[in-house]
Amino acid sequence: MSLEKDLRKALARSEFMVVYQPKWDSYMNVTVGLEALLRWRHPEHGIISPAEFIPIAEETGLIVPITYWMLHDVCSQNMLWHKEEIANVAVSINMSARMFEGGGLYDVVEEALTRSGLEPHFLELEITESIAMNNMEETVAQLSRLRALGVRVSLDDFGTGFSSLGNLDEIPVNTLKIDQVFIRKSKMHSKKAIISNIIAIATNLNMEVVAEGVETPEQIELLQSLGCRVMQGYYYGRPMPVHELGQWFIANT
Ligand code: G
Ligand code: G
Ligand code: MN
Ligand code: NA
Repeated sequence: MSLEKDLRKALARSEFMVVYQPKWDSYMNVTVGLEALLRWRHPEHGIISPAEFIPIAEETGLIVPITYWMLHDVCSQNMLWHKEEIANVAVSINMSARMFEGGGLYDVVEEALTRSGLEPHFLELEITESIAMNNMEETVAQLSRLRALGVRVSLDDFGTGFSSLGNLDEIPVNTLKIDQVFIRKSKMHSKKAIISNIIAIATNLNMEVVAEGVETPEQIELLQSLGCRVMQGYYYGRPMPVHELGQWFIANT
């Protein structure tokens, strides 16, 4: 309960920070993207995991102003990396279902891009299957406008959302992100079969694919043998604060 009270003040008190996890092209051995993840530096409790506070932020609706702040912060930061020739990659931001209620998202995205000067294709929105499926018409309409602007869209945690595959071709998506549960259990024949088929679906629908939660060389070898080249996970890099990324890019581009 007090977390909720503190969460209401956290934006004004600048207690949020963004960390970034690399997406890695395992053939070229270069960073091809970053996922922005939120961290809350609570004045008394220290760093609080998003797993703890995102649900509260979603229930209270605070996720909307927080994500708007994040859109501006991430676009400016990415523009800075571009200008200083530190990195030239797209950064993705996770979208809660709430972001598609009320229809304000497009204008904020456009404003964040205009103010920062970042080209739209260097911003990506990560949505889950359940977001895309419930209220599909409205969500697809908003995503189509954003895509027309040039912004990229990925389907996060793919394979866990019980989406009807029959609709997948109607959602304007650039990339499927294979959920980490499949990678974690990829020694199992059945999980391997699912991964292989997700890759086939992505390929046949002209989508890119990213494997999440990659932690071991064995997983990398398997994913490569199935034709997946872009990977994200602790093996390559943990989510890092901005001050660590400068060094990281020097070593990893
Ligand atoms: O970063 P970490 O793995 O601890 O994140 C835990 C969960 O919180 C993940 O499901 C992640 O998608 C979610 N999360 C992290 N940052 C954000 C954010 O900025 N917005 C939303 N909606 N979810 C986030
Ligand atoms: O739901 P979403 O996919 O956005 O959440 C990403 C979450 O997964 C983040 O909290 C991030 O810290 C976590 N994560 C990223 N790579 C790995 C990994 O290799 N192993 C595990 N266990 N978690 C990871
Ligand atoms: Mn994500
Ligand atoms: Na995910």
